[in-house]
Amino acid sequence: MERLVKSESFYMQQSMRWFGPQDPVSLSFIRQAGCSGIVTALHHIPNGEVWTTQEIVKRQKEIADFGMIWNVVESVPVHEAIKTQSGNYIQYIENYKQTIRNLANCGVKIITYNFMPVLDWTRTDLAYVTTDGSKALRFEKAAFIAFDAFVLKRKGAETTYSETELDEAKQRLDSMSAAEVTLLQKNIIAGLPGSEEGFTLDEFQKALDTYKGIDEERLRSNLISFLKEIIPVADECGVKMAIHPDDPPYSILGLPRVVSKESDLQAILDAVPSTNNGLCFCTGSLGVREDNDLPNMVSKFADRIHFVHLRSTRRNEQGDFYEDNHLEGDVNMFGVVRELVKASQSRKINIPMRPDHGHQMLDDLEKITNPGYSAIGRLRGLAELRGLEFGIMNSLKEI
Ligand code: DNO
Repeated sequence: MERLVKSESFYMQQSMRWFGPQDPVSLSFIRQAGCSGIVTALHHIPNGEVWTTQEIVKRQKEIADFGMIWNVVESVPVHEAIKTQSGNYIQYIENYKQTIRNLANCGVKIITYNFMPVLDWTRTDLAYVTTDGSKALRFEKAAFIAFDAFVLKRKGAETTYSETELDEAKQRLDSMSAAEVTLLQKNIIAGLPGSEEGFTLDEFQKALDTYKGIDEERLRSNLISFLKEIIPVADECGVKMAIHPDDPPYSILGLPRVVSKESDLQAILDAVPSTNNGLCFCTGSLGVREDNDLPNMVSKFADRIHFVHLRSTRRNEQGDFYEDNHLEGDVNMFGVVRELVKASQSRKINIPMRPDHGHQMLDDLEKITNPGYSAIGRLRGLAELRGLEFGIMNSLKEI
């Protein structure tokens, strides 16, 4: 019986996110963690502008110097004007197409993006102390509503929530010190790593106002018309587009969200049937919903999954969740990885994966780290996931 041990023999291509030269985690460290792929973006280029070949090649070279490749772009951000179909959105779509062509010419052929209005991923607490003393990211519903209804005082917030929810949120707010309220606001609107945008309270309300009159149906149709423009370009250049799900996977702040559940993903894939119109399967985001059966979704969408984020969340009855260890929490990681191995086997490809987020732990507790993206927590996540895949691969061979 041949034993699979070499890292090239894994089905999933082990990768980590790197935020560029400013990232406190170096490329050398990522290499030492066992990765061959780097997931990155040209964060210094403002949203909406074309990524030039020169800048792309420069980044590729930085990565190649450490013996790895830039396998996935995360993300080429979709300008807000495209999501709302306003202002210069036609020009921004043209720019997006050019960025796809430029990346393809350089050989970078998987692109992640999202279509979440205004905010990318959202948490209320970036240093939630877990029972073992490591720190995790958390979304606490009452704190979020407290921000929305009583700090931001969003018009219409009263109708978004029930009276009980508002009462609980008010109590939660009253329990916080002024510094805690400021921190909560910062956590929600100042921009988490990779979000590309941060806001003051005023700017934030203005950004929300641009979605007036845009409901789910309209947002979905704006997404589909964007896809109808860009996927033919992706087809020409052999680029796989991978949409990231909403995080958390439901409407927040009265904004529509259309990439949260199985039927949303199905609608997106059906609307533009090319395989290049695909998914970034993020188990942490999708796993917050109990009605998302993740292993089943992997098997159903197997041909259209171009990139994978592996992470587990644990929810409670109040609707809060925190990021648990990668093999714990509510996500059936064994089932997900088993389906991914089967999908890679049948497609005869290596699907890039990254351990998504990780706890701030050990020496990293003393360091300034990007929330969710410290070195040691992700190293632990990757090591566990690699072991899980290794076990599944060998047992599938033997059975
Ligand atoms: C958070 C990330 C997201 C993701 C974007 C993709 O950690 O998973 O910021 O990169 O939503 O466009």
